[in-house]
Amino acid sequence: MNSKDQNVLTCTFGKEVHEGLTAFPKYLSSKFFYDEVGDKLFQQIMELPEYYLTNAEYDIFQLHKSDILKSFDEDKKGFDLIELGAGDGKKTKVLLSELLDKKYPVTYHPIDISENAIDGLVNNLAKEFPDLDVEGEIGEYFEVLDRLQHISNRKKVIMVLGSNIGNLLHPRAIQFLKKLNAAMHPDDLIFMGFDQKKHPQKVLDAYNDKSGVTEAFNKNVLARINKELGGNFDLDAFIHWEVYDPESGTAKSYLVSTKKQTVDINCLSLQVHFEAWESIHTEISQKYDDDTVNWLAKESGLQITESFTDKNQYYKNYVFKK
Ligand code: AVI
Repeated sequence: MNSKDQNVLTCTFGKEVHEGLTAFPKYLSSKFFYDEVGDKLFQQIMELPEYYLTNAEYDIFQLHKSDILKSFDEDKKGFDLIELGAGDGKKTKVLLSELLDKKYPVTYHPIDISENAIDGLVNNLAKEFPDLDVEGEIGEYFEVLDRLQHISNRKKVIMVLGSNIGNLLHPRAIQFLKKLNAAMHPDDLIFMGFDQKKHPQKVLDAYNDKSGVTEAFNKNVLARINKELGGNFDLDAFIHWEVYDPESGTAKSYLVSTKKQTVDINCLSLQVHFEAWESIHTEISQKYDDDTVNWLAKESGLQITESFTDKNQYYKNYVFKK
């Protein structure tokens, strides 16, 4: 990243931090959890015994790989598999290996904003699957989708895993799905993971692990404000708090101030006052059922054609068409 891009990012961060911490009630966006430290913490979260989402989606791939691929391209005419936010590709590799075994003509395009993530994944795939056609793409999702529309006229399957959509409120989720819809040609498909409603304790435990990794992940936004915006948050003066509403299916994360305190954020020339037990809302992780996903699809001009679940029915991957 060049220094101009870095400045723009710091400005956006500063502007949104200012907005969120001067609002009532206070909030900060969960997109700010992710820097080098936050990325590592999220990797650790995915390995936690309590964070069932990763294993559930992995199980779905293991159990249904053959049917998933049939739902993408029954006649093996060939397609571009485009993954938004590719990460380390652990789950996708199950599918890629099946694609090669069954000789599907595919180009895999992992997309990520991080050059490091893409370079790492592409090198790793070249070693593990030398016969796989891989074209890593660095950039914002929609900018890359737009670019891909012009370089390929094959069918596209757009894959978004990890229930990442759950970090968006419904109106923003619809906006996101509508944008994907707009980038699709009539035959193209979306394959997307949605974490499902389940025993509320199971959800709470996933976002409140015993080892405190999720707490550190949540507090990383304060650590970033200290580092990047000259803040003096005392991380020990806040607790990580998780709630889950089984009616709406929304898990919400907060940071709660354990005392009355004032925090200075030098770069924003801002003093933020906290009453004892005042909260900052930092993240939502939405849990779904079929009705809700159907409603989201309808609102976005999409239709569900198939879905796949794990043995515990914790999680579902849906196939959408236009
Ligand atoms: C990336 N996202 C889907 C994760 C989730 O489950 O909401 C982020 C996360 N937050 C706390 N733990 C994991």
